[in-house]
Amino acid sequence: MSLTRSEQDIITSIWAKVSSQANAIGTEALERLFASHPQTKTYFPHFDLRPGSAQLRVHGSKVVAAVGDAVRSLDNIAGALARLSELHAYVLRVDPVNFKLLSHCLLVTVAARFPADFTAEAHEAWDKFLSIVSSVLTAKYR
Ligand code: HNI
Repeated sequence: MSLTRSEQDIITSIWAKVSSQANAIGTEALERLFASHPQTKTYFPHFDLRPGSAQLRVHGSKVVAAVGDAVRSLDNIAGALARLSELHAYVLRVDPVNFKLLSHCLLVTVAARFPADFTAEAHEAWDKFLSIVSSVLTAKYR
């Protein structure tokens, strides 16, 4: 699966806006993840997961920074995320189903913050992009 030229253009143009609120977006996506899918909290027993906690904000900014690395390497997302792919598979052992949940929460967060930009085409491009990111991060499991 790869992104078409127009999907790539949509991702990079919305990313320019997302990156200006990167930390807030990462934090909100995690808040939505833990609120709507509390089973995902089991991976973070060592974290204070209350909304807005310092650990949540730091982690949210790391997640969005990694998504930004993928945006800057749309032609080689697997290369950009290679280290994280190993980490999630071999060290963290996150069940792949959880990537769909986080991707959806990221998608909803972007949609809620940039409603005018979130056309059906933008929705499709972001959904496809996040599913590529997720498949890269879960590839090493197989
Ligand atoms: Ni994930 C650590 C990025 C999905 C559980 N994760 C990270 C780090 C980044 C990151 C970056 C920090 C690495 C480091 O410290 O070197 N994670 C991403 C991205 C996605 C993702 C881009 C998908 C879009 N991670 C998930 C999912 C779960 C998850 C779905 C589980 C529900 N991640 C973790 C855990 C850690 C982690 C647990 C370690 C946290 C810590 O600091 O102890």
